[in-house]
Amino acid sequence: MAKPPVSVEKLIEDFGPHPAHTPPGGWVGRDDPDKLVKTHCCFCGMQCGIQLKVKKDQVIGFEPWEEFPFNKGKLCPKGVKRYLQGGHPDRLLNPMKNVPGQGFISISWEEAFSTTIKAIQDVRAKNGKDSVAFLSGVSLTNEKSYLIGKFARLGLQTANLDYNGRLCMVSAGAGNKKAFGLDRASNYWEDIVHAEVILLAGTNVAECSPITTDYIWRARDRGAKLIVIDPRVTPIARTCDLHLPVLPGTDSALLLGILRVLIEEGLTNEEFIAEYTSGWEETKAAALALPLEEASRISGIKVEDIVRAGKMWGEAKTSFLMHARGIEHSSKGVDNVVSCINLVLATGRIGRKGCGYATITGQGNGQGGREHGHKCDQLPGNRDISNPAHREYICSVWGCTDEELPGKGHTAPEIMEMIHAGEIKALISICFNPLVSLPDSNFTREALNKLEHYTAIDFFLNETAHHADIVMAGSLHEEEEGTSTSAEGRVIRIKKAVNPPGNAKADTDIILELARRLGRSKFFDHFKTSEDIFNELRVASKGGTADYFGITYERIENELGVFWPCPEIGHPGTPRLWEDLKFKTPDGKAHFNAVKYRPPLEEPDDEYPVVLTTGRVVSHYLSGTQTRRIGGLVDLCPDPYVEIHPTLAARYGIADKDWMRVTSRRGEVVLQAKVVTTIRPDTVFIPYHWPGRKAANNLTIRSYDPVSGIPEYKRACVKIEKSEPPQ
Ligand SMILES: Nc1nc2c(c(=O)[nH]1)N[C@H]1C(S)=C(S)[C@@H](COP(=O)(O)OP(=O)(O)OC[C@H]3O[C@@H](n4cnc5c(=O)[nH]c(N)nc54)[C@H](O)[C@@H]3O)O[C@H]1N2
Ligand SMILES: Nc1nc2c(c(=O)[nH]1)N[C@H]1C(S)=C(S)[C@@H](COP(=O)(O)OP(=O)(O)OC[C@H]3O[C@@H](n4cnc5c(=O)[nH]c(N)nc54)[C@H](O)[C@@H]3O)O[C@H]1N2
Ligand code: SF4
Ligand SMILES: [Mo]
Repeated sequence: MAKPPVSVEKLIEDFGPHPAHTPPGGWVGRDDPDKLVKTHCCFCGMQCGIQLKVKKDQVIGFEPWEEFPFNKGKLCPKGVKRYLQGGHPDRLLNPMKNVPGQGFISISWEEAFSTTIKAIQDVRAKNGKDSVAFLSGVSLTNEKSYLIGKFARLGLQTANLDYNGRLCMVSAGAGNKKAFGLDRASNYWEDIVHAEVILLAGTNVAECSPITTDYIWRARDRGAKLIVIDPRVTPIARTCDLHLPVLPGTDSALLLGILRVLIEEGLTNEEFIAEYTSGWEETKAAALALPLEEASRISGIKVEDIVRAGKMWGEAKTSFLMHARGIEHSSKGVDNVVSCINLVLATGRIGRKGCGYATITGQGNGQGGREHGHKCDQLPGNRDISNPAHREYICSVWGCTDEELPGKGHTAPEIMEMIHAGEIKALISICFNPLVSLPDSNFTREALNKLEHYTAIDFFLNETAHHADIVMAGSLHEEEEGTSTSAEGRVIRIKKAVNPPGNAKADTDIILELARRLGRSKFFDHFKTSEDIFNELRVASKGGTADYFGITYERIENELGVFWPCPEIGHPGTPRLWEDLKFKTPDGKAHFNAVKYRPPLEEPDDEYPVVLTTGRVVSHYLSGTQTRRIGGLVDLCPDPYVEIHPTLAARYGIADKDWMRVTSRRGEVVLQAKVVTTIRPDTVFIPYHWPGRKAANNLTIRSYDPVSGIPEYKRACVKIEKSEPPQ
């Protein structure tokens, strides 16, 4: 007879909980929460609604939030496991200092603040204010993004503030501004469902914006056709009507080819073009200048497939085009984005039901975080820091003079170059892990080692923070009130569920205390709550293109989110832009932008004959600091690997799971091969969520888009060989 199962209570009684895993305050039961808190997932730009179960000031689990309209209770594997971060044994509970020979030791907040402030003041006194830089991130709420923008300019008084969206959303932002004068997805996602044809360019939606899949499938159920441009057959591409496995880094040639087909087949909407756009003649000429055979040769896509794509797109009555980092992470990122928009404008399918266009925003608050002023060239409301009228308005809101407001600073990768060159000597970072996420990790490591002072603010000790002098224990998503803005442009409420544990502090309190100690209280002391910050943000954004003035905490909660622009209290918000076909450009028209194909910086040669591209897997998030600590997600994908086609693998005698060395002009990794037929035979793919010797960014190139400054993560040239397992 089988033994009855031993109860968990009995096991704990006999053995006790494992001490290393006991969260501060001990274990509490998983059921019977004290409360359920309706908030949003801390990870990607979908910003799914979720309910956190809270007991004794700890998050102990989650429940779906069925009423939230975007995801209606659906979540991906990361959303399901996100709650496991709070009680994690690695959670930083105290500020720390890095003592040579001893490593990090806990210190008091007094010491953490005074050491940081003294170091900053010393560096500033010797080298000027711009020798101190601030790097920020957009997992942070709108309130924190706004506060940091103001803090860096008026607290630290440096021009050198930038953010991790520079590695993410800036090509899309620049392209959208060129074409529409405004940087947001043009439609809410419901419009996807009503499209007859959907074109996905460089976006692995099923793994990276998982809930978008649901909208696409609903469109498919209604008969929509799907075209996917990706060098890999991603999960969504397995179901598509036309897969275009483009050679990484050559999308602009392919998109020029598709535009040419629209022109030659008479599938352009001449009335729309004449009435509502400018720049068509140059754009048309640019498309006609590249023969289809040439577009095919460059992009590796057969002429007949380019023609099929053009016809499928051109003949539809409604359509939705979406792109993400696959085309944006490029030294031609902005060219690629405007090339996509050119296809939308040429067919005039925008601003009405089922006719839309979107860049799929990546980070949790990648949308709101790119509007409220922690970009090096930007002020709140998506204003331009170099525009005198924009400066004047923000000075009036902030109560400072024009002389007190620094000008345009440097981008995040430029800041790292300047640290390497010894021009920037002190750094504060929050919510950014550049050692893992910037291209050419060896260069980043050298730079970090040159800093005279570095303070990092995080809730885990990420790999970059290993190089810090001071680490400040900040707060998790569920430990502060705020708002964020989803990929759709929907402004939503992030709710505080629990207090920061131990001696950790709310990020906001850390920034405000730094401002106070820099003697700049007058600009910050009126902020008592997150809502106070939001209310100032509303005013600061008023009249800008990203206008939040009509959005309040109360409205967001009552309406389950409000779409910006929302310029007045009584304004309903704007789920779908451009219904009146009046664009935010100076002439009120949507702008075509002529693109001429430019080759990538690195072309395959005898020494480095294989093209490398990089990206993500469903179970890990960004630099992995968070998801590499969640057991269930690690189990799904414990280590990075090299996706390689059987033909290429055979040429090097590599079999599935063999170890292989991948080397570029920057560095190398040794990883296991994953032999798959779903990738181009001239290309390998490595997911980038791991640090150190497993980091894809050991290989990538410090080459940037000239307009947006985004790195070329999606194309480098490498050599490959079979290898022994790493030591
Ligand atoms: N699971 C998970 N989800 C995430 C994230 C995460 O880290 N993990 N991060 C979030 C963030 S910040 C972002 S930015 C988004 C990113 O979301 P995506 O952009 O969808 O993700 P990536 O994997 O970076 O790249 C997308 C696809 O581009 C393809 N690709 C590579 N090179 C090229 C090329 O030259 N041309 C074209 N057309 N395609 C190419 C890759 O094969 C890949 O399938 O995901 C968000 N969601
Ligand atoms: N090779 C290659 N490199 C890439 C990419 C690629 O596709 N290929 N993608 C790029 C893209 S799109 C992106 S977005 C970047 C992302 O790169 P990073 O921004 O460097 O990555 P994150 O993992 O988000 O690092 C953020 C840190 O913020 C912390 N954090 C998160 N939330 C909070 C918070 O609320 N408060 C505080 N104080 N800290 C917080 C986390 O613990 C983590 O340590 O990587 C880029 N790098
Ligand atoms: S990671 Fe993105 S798709 Fe997954 S649950 Fe969170 S917000 Fe939703
Ligand atoms: Mo991103």
